[in-house]
Amino acid sequence: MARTTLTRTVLAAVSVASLFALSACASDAGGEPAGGGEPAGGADDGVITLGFSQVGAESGWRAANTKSIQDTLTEENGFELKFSDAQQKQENQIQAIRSYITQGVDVIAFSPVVETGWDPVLQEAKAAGIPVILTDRAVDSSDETLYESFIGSDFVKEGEMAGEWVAEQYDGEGFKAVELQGTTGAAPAIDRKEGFEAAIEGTDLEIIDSQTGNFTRAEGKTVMEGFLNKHDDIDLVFAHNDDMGLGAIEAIEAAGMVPGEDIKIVTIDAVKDGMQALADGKINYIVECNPLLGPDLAEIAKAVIAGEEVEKRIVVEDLAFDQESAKEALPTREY
Ligand code: GYE
Repeated sequence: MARTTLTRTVLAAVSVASLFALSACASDAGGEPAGGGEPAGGADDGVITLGFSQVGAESGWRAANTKSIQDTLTEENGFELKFSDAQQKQENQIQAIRSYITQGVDVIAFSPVVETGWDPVLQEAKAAGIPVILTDRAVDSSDETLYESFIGSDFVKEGEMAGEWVAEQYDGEGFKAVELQGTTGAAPAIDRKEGFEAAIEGTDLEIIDSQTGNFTRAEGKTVMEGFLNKHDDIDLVFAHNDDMGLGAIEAIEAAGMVPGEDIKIVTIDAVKDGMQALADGKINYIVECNPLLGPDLAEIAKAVIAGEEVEKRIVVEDLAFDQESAKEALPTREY
């Protein structure tokens, strides 16, 4: 049975309002920003200088995320934003973070391109007394004192939601699936794969091939072309983001097939282009990943600078859309 209603999945959302009720009490207890080291400038002038190291400009999701951060961390809102684009390279991010430490910014925030390898540079920030806030993607570190808070979606849950829908729709049909993975080593690639696999366990759906398309439309298309050359029995594509799914659509059409019909497509993100393709029937289902993290980042940065205690993990709420609910949602979609 096709699911036509909007699936509202609240991922243990912690609203910023409740968080601030919490932090207001905590502030009297005198929470310390960035444990260890000398406290940084702490925005003596009332302006918070925040250095942000962005992953890159690989996708529609990333563009919306960058816009949200730049639109929120403004002068009027009490911030001086220093922004750098790492072009999907960890070494560029480490360099940017080091430069923010040297400049003595009040707060560093970043979205780590991959999960591992951050401890040394985070220890340098801690030693300099500069608090760090993670947005969007997690780091794999055993030392939780290296950052104040992590704001972002639950990627395992997103993969599960995609897999659950596929299981509901197609179990029993012996479908052969291919997977377009996100950037190797990135939290959303690792977690979405894990969630999807767990959700389809016990069904007769089989993943016959899986490769990274690095979260980009161009690589999604190239990898899908390779899959189509290699296999003549693909029934479904699970793409870790809309952009790779959109690249797969181009490859499927070029091979003379109809995306959404001959080959079903399920993706994650729900950005404008993806939602349009879903409404047009070229994609079958999209799990949302909300990129509008700027407001939460601003609130948390202000709280950290004020010495208030903040939630270590803020889980962002995500929805999911089928073709009908995408048509309803598109006109008022923010990104
Ligand atoms: O899904 C993808 C982007 O980290 C959640 O990165 C983010 C992912 C998003 O490139 O489109």
